[in-house]
Amino acid sequence: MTRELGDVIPAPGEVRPDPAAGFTIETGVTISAAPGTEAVAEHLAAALRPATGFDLPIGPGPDAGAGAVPARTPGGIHLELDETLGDEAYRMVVDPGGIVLTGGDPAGLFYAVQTLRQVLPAEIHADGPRETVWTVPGGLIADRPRFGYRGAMLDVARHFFSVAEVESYLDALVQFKINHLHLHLTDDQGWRLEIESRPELTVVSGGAGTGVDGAGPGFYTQDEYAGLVAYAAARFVTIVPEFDMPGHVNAAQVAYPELTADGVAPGPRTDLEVGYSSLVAGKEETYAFVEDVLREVAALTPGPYLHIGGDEAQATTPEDYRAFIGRVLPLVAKYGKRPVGWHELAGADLPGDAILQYWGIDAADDTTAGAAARGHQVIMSPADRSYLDMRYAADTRPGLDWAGVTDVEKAYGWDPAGRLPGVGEDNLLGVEAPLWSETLRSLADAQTMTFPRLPAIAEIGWSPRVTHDWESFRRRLAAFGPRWREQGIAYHPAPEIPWQ
Ligand code: IFG
Repeated sequence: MTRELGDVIPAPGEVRPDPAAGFTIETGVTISAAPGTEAVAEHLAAALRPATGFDLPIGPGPDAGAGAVPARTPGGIHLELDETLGDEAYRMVVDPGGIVLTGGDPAGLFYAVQTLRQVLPAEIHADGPRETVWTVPGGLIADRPRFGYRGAMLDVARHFFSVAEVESYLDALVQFKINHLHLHLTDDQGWRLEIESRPELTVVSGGAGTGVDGAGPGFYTQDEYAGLVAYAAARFVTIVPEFDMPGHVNAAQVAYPELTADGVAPGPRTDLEVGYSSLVAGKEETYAFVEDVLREVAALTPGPYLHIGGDEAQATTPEDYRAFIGRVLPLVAKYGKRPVGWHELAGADLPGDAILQYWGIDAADDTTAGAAARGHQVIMSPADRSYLDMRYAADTRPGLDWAGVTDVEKAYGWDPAGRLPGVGEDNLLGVEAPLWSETLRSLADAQTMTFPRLPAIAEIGWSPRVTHDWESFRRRLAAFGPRWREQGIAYHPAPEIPWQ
């Protein structure tokens, strides 16, 4: 299988192959890093050194500067910045003289590195030296994202995933230029982030016996969470923390009974039911609690967003829902963050910067369209396309199937700008692929549900619509089987893909 310059996911905007002009990375090759590219140069070296066994020393390099033609590093890999390319954009030029990666910003340069990794032989992902010829196909790629928000979500409440597991999951996501990770930190079955002013949350609802079937215990200390945020940021991923409310709060109520109407703690829940719990809109204890949580989480979150959930509030009357959300949204602003909520949030009065995350399966949603018409931005996560916990097929496990089953072609075959009448390109912040964990029991389960469908959502979020083509995608995807095997990433061998 010859590797071609365009065999990249997400599909690049512009690919000009020059097969006769390839470059082979050999021992003695150096990396030259223009000012501001040093951190990404380290990522590049870390990605190439194990499998090649080459030293790949990093030295200073000339800056592109305005209009200056970068001095080509003979036989080397040169990294530079050129802000005129734009946010997250990049250019990769490969010829016998070497490789030049240019980023519109460090994130764009990081994405150039991900693209370079994908056009090297699959063995580049090995964790030890391989006797492979590291030839990069010649030519030029110029690329930039369609949407600025390209997210994945991991539900760590139903089943907890350790810091190491989340970091491993992140390493796999960024190869597809994902730049947001939404963590669903709280739900009926568990509370997963330590809140110092509310220690019982994790003492009572983060420990042994929590999670679905009691099989998903654990929580992040604030130091661990800060470490995760930093790990993500170093890979240009913004963490979006979610505290789901007013529903999905049984775990909080077990820990703090004053959060219930009668002050009596409910029993802990480890089943799959939703929609039975609610914070009490008429009690001041409710808002003291919410403020404690939001204050501490905002201080731990350099990213701009706090997700307050708002879904499935069947146990909250519409009036109480509006009253509750009306009290909570000003708290998000008080702590300097921008609110995100599931699309039901549109049932309440919203500040202009509130973002709706659409998760429905309907042909239309007037409430979401109405909010979009009022200027609210939307993150598209239709459950029948982007929910990675949906089974691949009727006979595959794990996963749920309330939104139907989702094979790779279904995950790929949609356009976020055409999904809901009244919610067009300009209303969209981007897309996100949520992975709910009720039926997951390991990182391998999470990987299997994520790969190969996440690359479909990543391509929808990144690539120009004109490149969207199922036959091209399934052929390019086939090359990732060997890449995931080299990395020890479990994936579903979907029958509709001609796997290599
Ligand atoms: N809907 C619930 C999730 C989870 C999911 C599983 C949302 C916004 C079904 N809410 O999706 O808590 O149970 O597919």
